[in-house]
Amino acid sequence: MRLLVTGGAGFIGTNFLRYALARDEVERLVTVDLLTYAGNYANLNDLEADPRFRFVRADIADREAMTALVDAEAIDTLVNCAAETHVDRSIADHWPFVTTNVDGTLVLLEAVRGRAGFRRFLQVSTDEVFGSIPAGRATEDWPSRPSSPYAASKAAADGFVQAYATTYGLPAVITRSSNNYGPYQFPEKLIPLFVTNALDGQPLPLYGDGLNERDWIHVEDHCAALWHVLGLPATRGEVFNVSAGREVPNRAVTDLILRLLDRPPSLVRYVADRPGHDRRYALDASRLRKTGWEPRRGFEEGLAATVAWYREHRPWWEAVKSGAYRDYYETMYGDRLRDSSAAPRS
Ligand code: NAD
Ligand code: TDX
Repeated sequence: MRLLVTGGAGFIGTNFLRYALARDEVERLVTVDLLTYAGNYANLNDLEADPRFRFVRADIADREAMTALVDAEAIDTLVNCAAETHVDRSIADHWPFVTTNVDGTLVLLEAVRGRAGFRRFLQVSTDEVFGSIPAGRATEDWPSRPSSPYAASKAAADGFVQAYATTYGLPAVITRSSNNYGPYQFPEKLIPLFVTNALDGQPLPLYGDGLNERDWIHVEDHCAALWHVLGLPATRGEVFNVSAGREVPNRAVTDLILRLLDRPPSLVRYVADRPGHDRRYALDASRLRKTGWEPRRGFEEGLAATVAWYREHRPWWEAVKSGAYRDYYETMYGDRLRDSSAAPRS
């Protein structure tokens, strides 16, 4: 396999590169990453020793660069992890989400369309395209009803992947995973933000009433699912949900983190809600499970291991939380924390 993974310096990409490099089938592994605020080259330092591995700093929306790279490396498999991924940032400014998530995906599709010997384009998508799931679990056939600009950009990209499979016969497949957690996640997302804030005795800003639910999956289980999907015969833009089937309200996640770190509940601050905040995500992953994949990590055990990782990797997240991150944090949370309360908001 001559594999191109985009977004390898981000959270899931970094974990997936490690997963793939442990496989003998991988003859060549190239990762392209623009190193935006979310990309961290330090994650990849230890991979450079592997002669199969190559890092390229580039924009997936750069047509010439992507076409040249796919040609030069004779890529036959592409896993598209690169994206702008934070919902709150997409509410503040949606343009980078259109450029990277929509245009970038189209550029990658064009770069591999019609390539002799090209085997699989795997689009790493998200449960957020379904919007809030009031009850039950969304199967792959549920309609897309994205709530945030981020989710809308991912839904648009999924549509293009399916169009390329249908119109041009590009061998493509889409995974839609639920919320991931684990090592190397940027501390703007709920779990790493709350763990690192709690470690520093800083407030934990819970949105709204704190009862929104997310369907958590450990990133290793997601990586195993991506690898598994690459081996399936699916090539016509089929969708596979990826979930451990474990929804947890944000308040319960927060309580668990505080307990694991032995920090007081008084750190919790209820702040103004995210606009358009999806109440609940819950996926039905039985289509993928029937093909032989299943998640291995339980949430309590996986969260404890994740908390331990952040405790042991303070230099990693202290570096990430400096500089521009401080401005981001003040813009996103400054006023909200000054106007916060110890009790849930109705
Ligand atoms: P992340 O924000 O941690 O990493 C994204 C990476 O993409 C970064 O390294 C960044 O530098 C890179 N990048 C951004 N724009 C780029 C561009 N124009 N060109 C090249 N590289 C660029 O994101 P993540 O959590 O690792 O998510 C990876 C993928 O998985 C995304 O497509 C996301 O939509 C999807 N996903 C994430 C989750 C989750 O819970 N984190 C759940 C489901 C799906
Ligand atoms: O400070 C916070 N306070 C809070 O209450 C943050 C950052 C989040 N939250 C809530 C909002 C959500 O209900 O926690 C929940 C999780 O929020 P995020 O970590 O921002 O993730 P979410 O919006 O659910 O989206 C994530 O899962 C799907 C990823 O960011 C997406 O990239 C992925 O596609």
